[in-house]
Amino acid sequence: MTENVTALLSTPSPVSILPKYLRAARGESLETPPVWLMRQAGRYLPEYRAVREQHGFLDVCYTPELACEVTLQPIRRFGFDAAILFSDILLLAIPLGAGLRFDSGHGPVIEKPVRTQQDVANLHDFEPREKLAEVLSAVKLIRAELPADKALIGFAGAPFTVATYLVEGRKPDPFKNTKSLMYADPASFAALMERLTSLTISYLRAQVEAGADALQLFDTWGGILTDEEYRRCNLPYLQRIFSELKDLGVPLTYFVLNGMHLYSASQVGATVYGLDWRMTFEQARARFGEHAALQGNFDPVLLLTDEQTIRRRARKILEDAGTHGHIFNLGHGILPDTPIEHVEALLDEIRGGRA
Ligand code: 1CP
Repeated sequence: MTENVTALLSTPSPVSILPKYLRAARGESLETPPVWLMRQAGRYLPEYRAVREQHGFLDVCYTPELACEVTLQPIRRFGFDAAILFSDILLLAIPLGAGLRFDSGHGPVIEKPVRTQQDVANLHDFEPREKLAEVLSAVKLIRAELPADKALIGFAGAPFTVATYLVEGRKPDPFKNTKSLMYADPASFAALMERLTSLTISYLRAQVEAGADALQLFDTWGGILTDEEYRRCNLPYLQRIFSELKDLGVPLTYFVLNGMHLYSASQVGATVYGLDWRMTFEQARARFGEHAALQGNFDPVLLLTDEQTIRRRARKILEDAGTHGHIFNLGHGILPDTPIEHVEALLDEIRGGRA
């Protein structure tokens, strides 16, 4: 036997060193599920607030060392199984030419909302590797700093959700301008979706090239559509994204908020589906099939209650989800007023006291 073959045989199989997150995303059965929380880097952490006292939100996103630092903060504190790149779904509004700022207390503001055919035509096409180079450098840095048993999740907003912010100009509810454009000028809306889709594909590919181990697409506002509208105005773009990213060989998660009525969401072609707290695991298995892994779905409001309630409800999710293909997460982002001890209690329950 040659030395090389001997070395190969004595190397542990790749499966055993794969981060737990990636194993669950592939549908493996695990004794306890991997866990991470949407918006796990954020205001509920004193160390995050300390960084934000010194730096604006966009400065953190555009400075790789700062983005890396805040991405790693929750991993250091809680040992989550996955880190999510610290960035935002709306950053691409800047190179698109629509402008973006974050007003404290008001969230994101798009400086030049996109509401007409001309507005859509005026958007700039750009290469994410150039115009979002700082974000990609952050990915590289984070992957280098992150322990090998933790996965790094890259992400983008789903084109429909990004479009709602671009069209409304701020927190989209009640979606007057978005729906008006979609109903009255479907060609311009489709042109906007088309451009966002192409950008999203190249941006997500670039994140994997820079070191992301998995990707998640956030469709926070996909649930405002009827199933029929979703099938016509959202699904084709999502299908294009997931099918064009398939060759990367990384888990692709689709998270839609408030999507109980979206029967056709099962056709997007993701490998992992993120559930909000409204959908049970039984309903999700029936909708997405036995092969898709499921992520979720602890109601973030439960983290504001008390330790006993948190533990009881976490156990219920562990029972309902079963042991294969489950990634424990919240049903939406963690709330800024969440007590740290409640996150610790949740993790202790999920890990069965095994740290
Ligand atoms: O310091 C601060 O107060 C800034 C708050 C903040 C943070 C921490 C914003 C502004 N964005 C982020 C980071 C962020 N955003 C991440 C990475 C960090 C992590 O998850 O740990 C991610 C994945 C997002 C994604 C995002 N941004 C979504 C989709 C997910 C969701 O929560 O529904 C959406 C809709 C946004 C827009 C946005 N950016 C920021 C805010 C406050 C919002 C929401 C505005 C609204 O309510 O409409």
